[in-house]
Amino acid sequence: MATVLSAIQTTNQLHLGNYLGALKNWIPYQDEHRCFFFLVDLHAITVPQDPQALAENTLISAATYLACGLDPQKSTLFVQSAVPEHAELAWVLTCHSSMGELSRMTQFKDKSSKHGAHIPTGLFLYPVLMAADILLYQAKYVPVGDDQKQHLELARDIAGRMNQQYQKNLFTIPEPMIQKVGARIMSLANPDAKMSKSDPQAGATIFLTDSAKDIEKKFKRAVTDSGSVITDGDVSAGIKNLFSIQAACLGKTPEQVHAGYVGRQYGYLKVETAEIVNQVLEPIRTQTAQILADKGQLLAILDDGATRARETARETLNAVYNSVGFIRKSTL
Ligand code: AQP
Repeated sequence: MATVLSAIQTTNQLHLGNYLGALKNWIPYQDEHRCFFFLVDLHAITVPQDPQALAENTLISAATYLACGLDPQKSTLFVQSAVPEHAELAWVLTCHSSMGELSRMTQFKDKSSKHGAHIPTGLFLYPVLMAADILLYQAKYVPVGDDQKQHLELARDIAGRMNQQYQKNLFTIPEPMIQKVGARIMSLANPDAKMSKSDPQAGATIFLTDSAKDIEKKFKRAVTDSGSVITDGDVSAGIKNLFSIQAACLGKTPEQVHAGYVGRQYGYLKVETAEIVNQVLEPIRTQTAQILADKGQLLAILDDGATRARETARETLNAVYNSVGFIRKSTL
C-alpha cells in the first residue's frame, strides 16, 4: 500500500483554497492508501505567531480536518511538533542542501520580501523541514496545491542525493499530486495573488468557519474588473477565479461554468458562487463546532495519531542516523 501524506500550516484558520486545493482531495485516498495527514505548527512559527492564537488555530484546524471527512481510524492524524523526529531529520537534511537551491524557492522570495532586513531564518529553511515531513514517512504521493510543486522538487532532489550518497533505498522519492481544478484559488481582494491564511486584506480570504452572511458579503465585494456582463471571450482574473471556485465545488470544469454565464451580469455570478460555497461549507462549519465542543476527545485523537506516526518516523530516522555514521547501542 503506497503512502500518501499532506499537511497544512496552523498560521490561521483554514480557508477555501486549503479545502479545494488540498483537504477535499485527501479524503478519497484514505480507503486505498496508508495516509498521514497532519498540522504543521513547526512551519507556522517560521513567521512570528501569537502563542495563544497558534494553539487555538491548531485545535480548530484539527477539528476541521475531522469535519471535512478525515477519519482517525483510516488515517494517522497528528500535530507536527508532537513528533520530534521531524525537527531531527530536518537538521540532517539541512546539512545535505545548499544555500543556492534554497534561495531559488519562489515562496521564500515572496514571503521574505515582507520582512525587510530581518528575514527569519526559519523562512529560508522551511522547504527543508517540509522535505523532512515527507521523507520521514517514505511518502510516495503528496497531494498539494500547485504553489508547493517547487518544494516537492526540492524534497525529491535531497532524497535522490542522499540515496546516491548513502544507500539506494534510504528514502522513497515522493511525487506531487496536483488537482487540475482548484489547485490555485485566488484572493477575492486581489485575484493576482493566491488566497492565503495570513492575507491581512479585508475580504480576501474565505475561512471555512466564516458565517453564511460573511461569505455572501465577501463574494459580493470580490474584485473583478470594470465590465458588467460576461462574454464568451477572455475574462479577467477575478471572474476566472469565481469560475474555478464553482467548478471545484461542483466537480465541473471552469469552461463548463463559464458557458453557463455567457451574457449574464457579474452580480449573478457573485451571488451564485456564494450560494454554492455556502452549501459546501455549511456542514463543515456545523461539524467543526460540534467536534470543538469536546476538546478532550479531539486531543486524544491527536495524541494517538502522534504515537502511531512516531513508530514510522523513528524507523526512518534510525536508518538515516546509521547511514550518516551516528552511533547507537542498537547499531553495534
Ligand atoms: N489559494 C490556494 N489554492 C489552492 N490550494 C492552496 N493551498 C494553500 N493555499 C491555496 C494548499 O493548501 C495546502 C496547505 O498549505 P499551507 O496553508 O500549509 O501553506 P500555504 O500554501 O503557505 O498556505 P497559506 O494559506 O498561504 O498560508 P500562509 O498564509 O500561512 O502562508 C497546500 O497543499 C497548499 O498547496
